[in-house]
Amino acid sequence: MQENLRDVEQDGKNSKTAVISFPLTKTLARGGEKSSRCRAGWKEFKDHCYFFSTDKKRGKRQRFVECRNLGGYLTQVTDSAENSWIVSMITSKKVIQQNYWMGANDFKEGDWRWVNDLSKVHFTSWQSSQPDNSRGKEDCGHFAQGYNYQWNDQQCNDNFAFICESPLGSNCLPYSRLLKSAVSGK
Ligand SMILES: [Ca+2]
Ligand SMILES: [Ca+2]
Repeated sequence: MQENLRDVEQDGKNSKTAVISFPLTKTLARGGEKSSRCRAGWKEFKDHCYFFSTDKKRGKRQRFVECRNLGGYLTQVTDSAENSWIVSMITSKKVIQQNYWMGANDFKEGDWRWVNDLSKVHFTSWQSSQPDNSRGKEDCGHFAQGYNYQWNDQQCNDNFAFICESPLGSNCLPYSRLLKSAVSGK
């Protein structure tokens, strides 16, 4: 602070307020840049933002719509790095330790797809006995608390929290017509 004041005196006409406040503004802007890459309440990993819900939406349509309303889609886990990061967020208690829905569904039995763009599910982290389509009724994938957050297929209407995802700096893909008909047709 004393150095700044000396600078002001040397610079003559510069106002004290402007010179003294400049370093503060700069610090705030720099700090803000990092956290503003994702919106408040969203976590950043690589070039995506993730929202771990605290509430539990009953019914798959509700969580699809909720993610879309938040500007994202139900999380699409494309590789082991992304999967490990999500699991570490839960196990390190940065978010609530509980079951979380992801965007994997087999509307057509055994044909696992991501609801965001209906692309095939390639990387998987199923628990060794899953997916088992228990009682012929399990068509939605989730991070299973009982399996150390390996994946399990479960009845889609179960009351779990969910994870939304959104790419940094762009909007999510539009809600697909195919998905709409898949959801409403049931
Ligand atoms: Ca199934
Ligand atoms: Ca299952």
